[in-house]
Amino acid sequence: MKSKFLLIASIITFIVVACSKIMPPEPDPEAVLAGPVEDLSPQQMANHIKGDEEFSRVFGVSDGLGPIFVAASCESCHAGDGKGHPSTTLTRFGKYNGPTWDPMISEGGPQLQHFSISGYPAEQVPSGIFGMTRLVAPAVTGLGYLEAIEDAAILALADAADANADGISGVPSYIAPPNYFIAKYHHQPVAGKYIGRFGKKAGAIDLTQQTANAYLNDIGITSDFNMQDLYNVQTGNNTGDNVPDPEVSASTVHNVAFYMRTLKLPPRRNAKDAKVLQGEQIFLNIGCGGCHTPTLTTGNSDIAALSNKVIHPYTDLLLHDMGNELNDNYTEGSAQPAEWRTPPLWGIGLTKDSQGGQMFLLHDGRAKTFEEAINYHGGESSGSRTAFQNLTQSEKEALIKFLESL
Ligand code: HEC
Ligand code: HEC
Ligand SMILES: [Ca+2]
Ligand SMILES: [Ca+2]
Ligand SMILES: [Ca+2]
Repeated sequence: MKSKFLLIASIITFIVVACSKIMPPEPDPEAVLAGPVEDLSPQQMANHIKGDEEFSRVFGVSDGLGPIFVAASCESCHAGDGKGHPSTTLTRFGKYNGPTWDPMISEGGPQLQHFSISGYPAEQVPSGIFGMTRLVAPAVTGLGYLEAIEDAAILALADAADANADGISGVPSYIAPPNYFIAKYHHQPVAGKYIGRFGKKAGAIDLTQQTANAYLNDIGITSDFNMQDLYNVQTGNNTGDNVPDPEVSASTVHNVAFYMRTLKLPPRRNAKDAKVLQGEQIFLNIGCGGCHTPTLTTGNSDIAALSNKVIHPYTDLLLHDMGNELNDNYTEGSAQPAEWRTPPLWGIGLTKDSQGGQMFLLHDGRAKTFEEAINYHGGESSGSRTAFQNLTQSEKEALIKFLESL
């Protein structure tokens, strides 16, 4: 992250110009999200740095921004690689055609691009939708480890028929791969589809797909992966931005995906405090770990630093029915409208820092506190919600201290 160097530079300046003033508190390196995983080779580090620069690049009209778009850079939603603010959400909509979900492509769906370059009409939510959701940008650290988990390890956690009768029946999301998709040895396709891992409904199989789609759908930037610009089909405008396609090269997409892949794990804080340890035990006792899986191991990765590592992501990467409480009547892939992929909880304690001093939790940022977030847990998670509500005040505090330490 450039900000780290800026911070160091500004601290040095501060010491030079103001050494007689009171020193600012040391920036806590343990609380910084951005930064590469350890043990990258020099070549890998160079790719990471190139990807970092592209991630913060702000696109202008002459670079191919739009013609319709949501934001002008990756970083404007994924600030500091942490969770984004509700002022930069993605809006998606769709409807049913009989039993079949229709992403309303011919009406500009599934994603709303509500900004446009000058003289060009932006999109509006069309009439006739069944449901709509607003998604807050998730943190992007540690994702390479999630990508390196073997399909078998995810499938081992699935329990579609709830055979163990704990009320929890996670299912994998299955996604048709894009034509450029390259399967890894550990993928286990079913009828030509692969397990989705990224996005709130696990709609993307890997970080290359997620990155290529973000360029097109979020910024209006074509690449070798998606050569056709987005036009406003709602108004029938099909003149583009007059910038030749592709607007970024395949190597740019690969470097940014590599940057996503090699961001370090969110650091833990106060993990050994007595209250935190008590909260960790309560988290497991009341069934939170039934979806927020504490420990997984990665498989072999072509990035040695990610291979065969024991990680603590607090997710099973499976879809769960979260009940009416969290049902926006909107969906993707094989997910049902009330189904969401368990979000990782690593780094969740650092949410305030990247969301401007106030937390906005859950897919649309509706919950301002951990307690509120837990109280929205319905469907398969109602059992653990009830168990949470029955805790004593001091036990609830311990659980929340544990979440804050992640
Ligand atoms: C307008 C805001 C916005 C912009 C711009 C944006 N993102 Fe995102 N990003 C999101 C949201 C919201 C999600 C969740 C999307 C979903 O559920 O499908 C997301 C999801 C992701 C994920 C998956 C994370 C996970 O835990 O599953 C990655 C990786 C990602 N974005 C990378 C990028 C990259 C790379 C760019 C730039 C090319 C980018 N994003 C631009 C808002 C944004
Ligand atoms: C049945 C699976 C399941 C169980 C059990 C479960 N969760 Fe969740 N949790 C989820 C899903 C899925 C989401 C995402 C929902 C959304 O975004 O609308 C979530 C979201 C969260 C969030 C917000 C994350 C974010 O990024 O905004 C927190 C915090 C959380 N859970 C904590 C807990 C705690 C604490 C417990 C135990 C009391 C628990 N969860 C039990 C599946 C589960
Ligand atoms: Ca463009
Ligand atoms: Ca659209
Ligand atoms: Ca173009």
